[in-house]
This record gives sequence, structure tokens and C-alpha cells, in this order.
Amino acid sequence: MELHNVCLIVMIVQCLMVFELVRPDCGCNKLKRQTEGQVQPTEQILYPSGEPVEQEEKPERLLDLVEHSKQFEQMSLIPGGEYIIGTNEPIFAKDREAPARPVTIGAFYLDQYEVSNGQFQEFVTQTGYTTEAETFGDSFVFQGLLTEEVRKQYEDFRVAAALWWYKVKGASWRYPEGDKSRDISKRMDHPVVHVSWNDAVAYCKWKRKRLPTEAEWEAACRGGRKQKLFPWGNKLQPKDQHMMNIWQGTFPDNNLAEDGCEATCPVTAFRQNPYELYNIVGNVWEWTADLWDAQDATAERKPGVDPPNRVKKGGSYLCHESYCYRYRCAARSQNTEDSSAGNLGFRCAADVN
Ligand SMILES: [Ca+2]
Ligand SMILES: [Ca+2]
Repeated sequence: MELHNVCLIVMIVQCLMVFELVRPDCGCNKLKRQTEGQVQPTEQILYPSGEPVEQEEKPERLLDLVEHSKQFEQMSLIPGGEYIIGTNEPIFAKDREAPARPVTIGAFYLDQYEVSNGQFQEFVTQTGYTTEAETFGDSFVFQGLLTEEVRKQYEDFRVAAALWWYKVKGASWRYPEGDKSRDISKRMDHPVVHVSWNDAVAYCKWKRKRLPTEAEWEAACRGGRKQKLFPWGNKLQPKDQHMMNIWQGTFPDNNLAEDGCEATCPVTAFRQNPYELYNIVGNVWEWTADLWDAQDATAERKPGVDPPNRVKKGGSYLCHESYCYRYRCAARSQNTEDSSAGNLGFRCAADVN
């Protein structure tokens, strides 16, 4: 091979490396109200104790992990033990994904599905609850869900760090696009959105449940596997099958929706691991109980002023590897407690006793 050909190849490789290192960010944590691989040849499933699960006994033993009762209907029992969360190969260093670290958690129940519009409507009907987006009178909506006319109207109400987010009057869980002619009646089985952390806490409390901690959420996401990117393994599309609702195409203007979902999909759409969890990655981000900065637990704050950030996990239907590769179990992001958006929802956890 001639010298100039070798140099050309080296330059291309270097360009690819730079592209990989300088990954643009999604700005999805900027929605603040206050301030405006390789496939593994053999997939081995491990229980938290480290005990490998024999292939022959997998279906029976893993089914044992899922308990159903009236109280814990549509919840999975996630076994307690030591889990490894985080990663030593962080994609977004500022998100503090690293390092991989052991955590010990007790057994707990976790909703198999994101909380749906239908479930949230039952909560509101029975309690008269008003969400924060309804109180504020607006919420953040993705540009692709708005008409040209509305986009022009709200051009000056975009998020500077993420211009595809519009702050739209009247957007709420009932009217996710802020359009009263497009309510949720045809998507009652889709995840509720435009709910703040405070709203999520209120719903879970009403159900006599709670939000999962980040460690619980991530341990459940990993489904008994260790050091895998996704709930099912390392391959984005095993056997060319879509495993979650994210973005295909060039963001934010070309939504190919090859996974079958242009925006949210039903909460029952994608089963992702042996714990019978659906859409734990993708579809909508999910609030967790944890503070983003631990020191916020002791910080002095005036009520309603500059509320702390809470950790959210799992990415959403707007995530694409090119700018928001956060649909991995280790990935994380944050929003203030009172924030809401059209791609942010939650699921609840419950103590065993
Ligand atoms: Ca999609
Ligand atoms: Ca999700």
C-alpha cells in the first residue's frame, strides 16, 4: 500500500475517533421552569448472588421472580442482593455515569409498565389532583408534535440549549400537545407525560407505593445481567428486532419511526428483560426518588424557589445515539422537581413488607 493511502486511512480513523469523543448533547435536562458492541457469544444471566442461571431452568426460575397479588398487580418482585450499577466506560462524563460500583439493595416490587394515561386519569378522578403543569399553565412539547402554525406562534418560547423544545400554553397530561382537540382519549394505554417529580410522588403515594431509587431502577433495568448496555444485552437490535421506542433517522427533523412509534407507544409495547419489565428504556424518561446532588438533601432552600434536581433514567422516544445515547441502563439525566415535558413519565416501586 502506498504511503499516501496509509496516511489517508489514518486521518479517517482519527476523524472517527474525534467524532466519537465529541458527542453532542441533547439538552433534555435544560427544561427548567425556574430559569428558563459487540454481541456476546453466550449470554449468561446471573442472579444478584452471582450464581449463574442454567439455560434449561431459566424460564421456570425467572418466572419465580415475578409475583402477582391484588396489591402488587402488574408489579415484578426484584430480588435483593448486590448489584453493579454505573459503568467504567461512560459516554457522558458530566452525567457521572462512572464508575461501575456495587450497591446492595433489598428486594422490592417495581411496576412492569410505565404509569399510563388511564391509570393517572383514575387517580385524578378519585382525588381531584391538579398537576404542576396545569397550575403553571404550560409545559414543554417536542417540535415534531406541533403544527407549523403553533411553532411560529411559540418561536420565542423555545429552550435555548435545545431548540426543538417549545414551551406551550395549555400543554398538560390531558392535552400533551396543548391542543384541546387532541386529548388523550385515543391513547389511554400510553404513558402519562407532563408530570413533574412532585406529581409522580403524589400518584405513587396514592397507590401506597413510592418512586424507585436510582439503584433500584438500574438493578431492575439490568434484569440480572452484569455489565450490559441494555436490559436484554449489548446489541441494539438483536436479530434485527426493535427492542424499544427511540428515534430512528436524523434528529430532530426526520423521524423514520422504524420501531413503529412516532411519539409515545403503549406502555405494554416492548418487553425488555426477564423481570417482565416493559419500556424500562425508551418510550418516556422515568423519574426516580434520588436527588441529582446529594448535598441538596441538606441545602437550605426557600419553598418553591430553585427546587433541587432529581435523577431520571431510561431515555425516551426522542433519544438517538447521535445526541442522546441515554437509553442505556447506566445512563442518567436530571430535571428540577417541578419540571415536566412530553417525554417524561414514571413508574412506581413498593416495599415487600
Ligand atoms: Ca420511535
Ligand atoms: Ca421508559
